[in-house]
Amino acid sequence: MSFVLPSGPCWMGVLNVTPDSFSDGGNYLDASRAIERGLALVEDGAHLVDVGGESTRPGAEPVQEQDEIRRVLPVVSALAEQGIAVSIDTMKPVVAREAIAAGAKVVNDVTALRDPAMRAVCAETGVTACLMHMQGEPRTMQSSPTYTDVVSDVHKSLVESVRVAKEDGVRKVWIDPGIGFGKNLQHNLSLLRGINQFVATGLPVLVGVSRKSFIGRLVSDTDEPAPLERREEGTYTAGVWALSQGARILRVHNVAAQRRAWTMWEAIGRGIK
Ligand code: HH2
Repeated sequence: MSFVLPSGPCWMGVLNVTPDSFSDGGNYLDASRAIERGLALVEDGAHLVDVGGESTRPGAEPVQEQDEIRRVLPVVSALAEQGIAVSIDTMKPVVAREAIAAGAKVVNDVTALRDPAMRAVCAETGVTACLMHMQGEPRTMQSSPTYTDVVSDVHKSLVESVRVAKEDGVRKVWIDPGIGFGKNLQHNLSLLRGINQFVATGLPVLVGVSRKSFIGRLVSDTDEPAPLERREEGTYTAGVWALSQGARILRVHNVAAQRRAWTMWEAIGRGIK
């Protein structure tokens, strides 16, 4: 059975089984703690748990295929066995294939299925693929990202990635402008302002803003981005904005808090029943 989007916002909870993710790195390297965290995310309302075994933050150390599999597989299979919908956050076709065999329903690829082998895995298995835009590579992407017009450049690039994926037989795709992936503060704000242009493609749009450094930069009084604990309010505000513009899936660390923020927004918009 494939993953079916709920009619309202789809809450994708972040679960990084890594030592070095920028927000939850080192917290869930132990499989039993990671599984517990996945269950807690679902209790908080997550429709989908996004399991990742390699950090994509700028400068993160690459992870070998087998190490990544060792990290994510027990977590994916334990959650899937309990009926939880899991997405696998990976750039590696072999990792994706193993995770799908263990029950993952969505492949979340921050390289937009750049690798033909990844497109083949998604086509053969019929999973949903999330195609995220990134300029450059994780290691260097933040050095000097450049666009002519960030919204139309990213839009064009994603439309092309979708075309190539479909040509290779990938049937179900979501798109994601890739907030923070080869983008400066102004680029990220422009993409959020223009999110409706991605929604206009008719494809489900995923947005991930949770605790990202552009929020820290915006609220900082110094040259350094504010620490994680001062990025919460910006996370929920940007998340609500994205959903209000038609984004369907929100990737977030604190699902419960983001849902509360959305409840407020919705109540104002529709009137409390
Ligand atoms: N952001 C991160 C990782 N994966 N996938 C999608 N589709 N969209 C995103 O915005 C996105 C993503 C980065 O966040 P996180 O997983 O918390 O950190 P790290 O990459 O350091 O593990």
